[in-house]
Amino acid sequence: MTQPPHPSRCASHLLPRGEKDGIDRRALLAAPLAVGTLAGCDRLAVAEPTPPTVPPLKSIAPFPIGTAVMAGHFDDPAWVALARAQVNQLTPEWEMKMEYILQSLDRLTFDAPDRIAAACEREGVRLHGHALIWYSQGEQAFSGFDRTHFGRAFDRYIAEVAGRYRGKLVSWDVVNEPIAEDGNGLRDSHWSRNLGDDGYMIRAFEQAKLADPEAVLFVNDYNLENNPVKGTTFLRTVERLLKAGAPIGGLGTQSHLDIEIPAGQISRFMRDLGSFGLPVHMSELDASLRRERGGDFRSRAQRLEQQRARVVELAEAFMALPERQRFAFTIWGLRDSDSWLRRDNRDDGKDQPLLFDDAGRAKPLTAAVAEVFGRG
Ligand code: 9MR
Repeated sequence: MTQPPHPSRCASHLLPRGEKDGIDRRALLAAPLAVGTLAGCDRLAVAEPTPPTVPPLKSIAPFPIGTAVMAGHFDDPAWVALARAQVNQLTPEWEMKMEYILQSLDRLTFDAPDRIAAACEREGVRLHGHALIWYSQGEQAFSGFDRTHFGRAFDRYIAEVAGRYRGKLVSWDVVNEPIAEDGNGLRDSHWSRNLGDDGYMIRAFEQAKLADPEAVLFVNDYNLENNPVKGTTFLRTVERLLKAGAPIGGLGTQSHLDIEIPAGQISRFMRDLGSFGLPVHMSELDASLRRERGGDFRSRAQRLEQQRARVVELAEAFMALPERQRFAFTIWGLRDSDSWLRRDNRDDGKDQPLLFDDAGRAKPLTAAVAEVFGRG
């Protein structure tokens, strides 16, 4: 998605600069689950009725449950307690991207991603790497090269980053968001202009495979179920890349859901996605209650019902995949207040796109998803 804003004032303590190393285990054990340190920031949050009792998602789901993490989250005892209870896989929300790591081609910064990797190891949770090559990043650092040098620098970046985390993570988003916004064809980017439309992707997968042969290598994109044209282009692209020999090991569908899409659209796309026989990562689920454009006269109850219906359809479609293809089900944040959608100036502080409320409590939506996972 195009450059969303960075964490707002409320979330700024989560940024990695100057944070202390490691998790303070005693502080964590003493921390009450329901006390959200961010709750006080969210003056406009709407109080929900008594939260339902829902078993921890990771305890009932027959596949890993993931969430997005920033290094600073490890300093937030409420976040850590909730993550410990609910998830067994983490995806760095932005600190494993070029945006953080690539200060310049001669200077890579690894403190925050190293901290996340160390925490995953300590806590015994899986780490999913995100993301090596993304159209929206790295343009400046990679400018001014001829094609040969561009290619060498590209290979070196992947070798250094994927090589550093070899054996520490289970998977990488190697190519993120290659499909054009409207779904017609591929995105134009500094990568495609220098290394070819399919060429940069094939090369990225080959280099990642060399650097970390064990990691499952994903191509990952969004709006695939929201926009069937984009979904189809993604599937055709995967087909073409596999035919060309790219070592793609898994398919990621971000699922930043549009809750107004017709029933059945998500299941149809997930069936097609599953037809490759590759592992599928439902990689960044959130479901905004807001409509991007135009007037919106839906009541809050209508929006919550649309959200429940589409998220349940997604969970059911994921459950319908063969067991060996269910790589992980990742929610793009734990508490509503953790969501990137709440850092947006347009937000009125009332959006509830995630599975836990601002205080880390389960919602009726959580119960609905847990019920689907509990079916077996
Ligand atoms: O949620 C992420 C936000 O904190 C970052 O500022 C932003 C840019 O790095 O990326 C957001 O995550 C995006 C993800 O990496 C790729 N798919 C869309 C996500 C939401 O924009």
